[in-house]
Amino acid sequence: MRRGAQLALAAALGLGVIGAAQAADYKAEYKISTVIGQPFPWGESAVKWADLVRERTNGRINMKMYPGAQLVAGDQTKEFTAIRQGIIDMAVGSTINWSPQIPELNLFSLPFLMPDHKSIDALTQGPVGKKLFEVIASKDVVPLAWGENGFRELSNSKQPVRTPADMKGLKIRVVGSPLFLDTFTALGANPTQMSWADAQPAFATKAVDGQENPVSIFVAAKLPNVGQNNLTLWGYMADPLIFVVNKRVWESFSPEDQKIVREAAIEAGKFGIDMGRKGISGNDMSVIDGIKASGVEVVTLTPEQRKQFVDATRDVYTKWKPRIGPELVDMAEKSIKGN
Ligand code: X2X
Repeated sequence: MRRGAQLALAAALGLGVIGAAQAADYKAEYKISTVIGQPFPWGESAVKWADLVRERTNGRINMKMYPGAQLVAGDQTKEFTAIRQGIIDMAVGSTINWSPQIPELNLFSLPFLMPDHKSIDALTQGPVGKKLFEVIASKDVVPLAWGENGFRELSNSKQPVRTPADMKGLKIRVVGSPLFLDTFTALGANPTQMSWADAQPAFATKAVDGQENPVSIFVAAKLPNVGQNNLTLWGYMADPLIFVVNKRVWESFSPEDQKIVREAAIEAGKFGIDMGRKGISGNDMSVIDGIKASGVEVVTLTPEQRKQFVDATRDVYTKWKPRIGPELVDMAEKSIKGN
């Protein structure tokens, strides 16, 4: 017994020494970049990731969220480059914001590719997701898990939009991929690119008429308070989020800690996906009902109206397919059909 106890003590001390040596190589803080913070699902999923990792590594890995793309001075389209360079350690980032550096990520922005949430899952959890992770990994960034910003719905301060004709001349704020300029130009609108940081004051001053973002952001950013009183549920595209770590940071972690960080990212991703889909689909439309009750005119398209939007943007789809990679787009169409 006595000898057993001594051995146990020695083992504990030994482990303690190894643990301390590892911790000494770790940074005091790892910065997670996001565009959107709490209480949005995007920010909540990043915080969840940090909390799970802190708990499971007994504080060896301390991650902190920096929302508002503040680590790149608000320019969300520079985020991926900064992760690559090691200016940012980790991120939960939108496929839209990283597509200037990774053209393949424009896949999710192809108008009317994904009809429902099941289709998003068929892409991210199938061969398409695997292929995209390989592309990211080839750029010195380690992809760990998928999350979700969500289906991007159209809002504006002028009038209800039921057909492309209703969009004529509307000045619409879009994010930094040129694909969006093509889509909104095809619909007869007048798109203008700006960061999320610049967009919010632009709504308030009416410098722009409208925007497109997931319902979770429309609500939490209180867009009706800045005149965005018309919302069209057209689900023309959705942007998944990707949980990543800079490669050098990743390689500095012990295999045990890598496993913890990866599993926590997968859990946090699922948590954020569930949160963002709640109240906007299936039997639970409580979030949409709440928006209607607040006085916003919510338009749900008839199949005929939807078809007009699909037809008007078909050339954009065709133009971007070769830029994204025809095989990847074919693979995506197959995954969606097969689910
Ligand atoms: O800027 C946006 O619209 C946002 C917050 O949805 C993204 O970062 C893609």
